[in-house]
Amino acid sequence: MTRLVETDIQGINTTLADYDTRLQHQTGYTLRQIAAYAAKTQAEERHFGRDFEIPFETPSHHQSCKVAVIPFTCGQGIINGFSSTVSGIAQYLGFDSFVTALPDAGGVAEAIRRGAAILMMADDDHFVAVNLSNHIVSDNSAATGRGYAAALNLMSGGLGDSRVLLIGAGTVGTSAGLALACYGAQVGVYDTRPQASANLAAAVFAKTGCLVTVEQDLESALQTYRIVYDASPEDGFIGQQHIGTDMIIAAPGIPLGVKADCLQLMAGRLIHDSLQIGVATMLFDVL
Ligand code: 2YG
Repeated sequence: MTRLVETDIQGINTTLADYDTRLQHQTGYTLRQIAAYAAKTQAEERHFGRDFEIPFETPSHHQSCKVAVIPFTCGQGIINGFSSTVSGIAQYLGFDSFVTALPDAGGVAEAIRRGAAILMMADDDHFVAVNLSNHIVSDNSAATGRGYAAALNLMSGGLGDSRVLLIGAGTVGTSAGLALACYGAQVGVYDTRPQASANLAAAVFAKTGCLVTVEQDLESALQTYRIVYDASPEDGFIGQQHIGTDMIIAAPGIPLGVKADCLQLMAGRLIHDSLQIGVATMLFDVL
């Protein structure tokens, strides 16, 4: 998972309503509905057919769950705006959230003293949400993978029997592969490391019984799939020559695989953000 920088998160909090409106136009569902659906998919691990079972009545008690976001100074240190952006997303989703005045252990103590039920914190390797009352933990990479798969399933009108090219077999890609298989998609995986692709295919088969095709050549794969899930850490490798008229792409996090000069072309057919879907899914995971 690539480390965010301040410019990746600047302005998220002040544009969440517009972002959500765009997301709703693209997928038919709001950030909250997508996150609740993604969390429920994991919990149920059921095959969702076309009749989406959106828990529209997202757990009402979430308003009572107080969320504390705790800055962590370890490793490469605090990212300006990270904690306040995470807290702003929780607030937007209806949670009572705050950023602790203290970082690290002092922040954990402050969070608990101030009655938080859910703690969110990130060091350089793990970004987690933990629920102190039900002991459920959600990791951002796994939640992001699942949240984007849910959004893609909803945007496509149901992935059952659709071929999906999954690029990147890391932690986000593996979580995505499991969720895509649960939605009935026929997944093809490409990674620069053939062993990583093989490991992902084995993990998906072991957990879901679904067969994943290992794609050896990215260029040819991009010509034959209409639906793409970009879970790779590569920047700008999907260009005009790859983008068909009906292609849809889910691209979690930073960097974005779609070239900047293709964003206009992909307007309305690309799901991408730096934090929102991952954070929202984490919160509904631990409810
Ligand atoms: O508390 C802080 O401000 C820092 N310790 C946060 C460090 C976060 C490092 N991790 C990342 O930047 C990403 N893995 C976060 C998740 C990206 C979402 N796709």
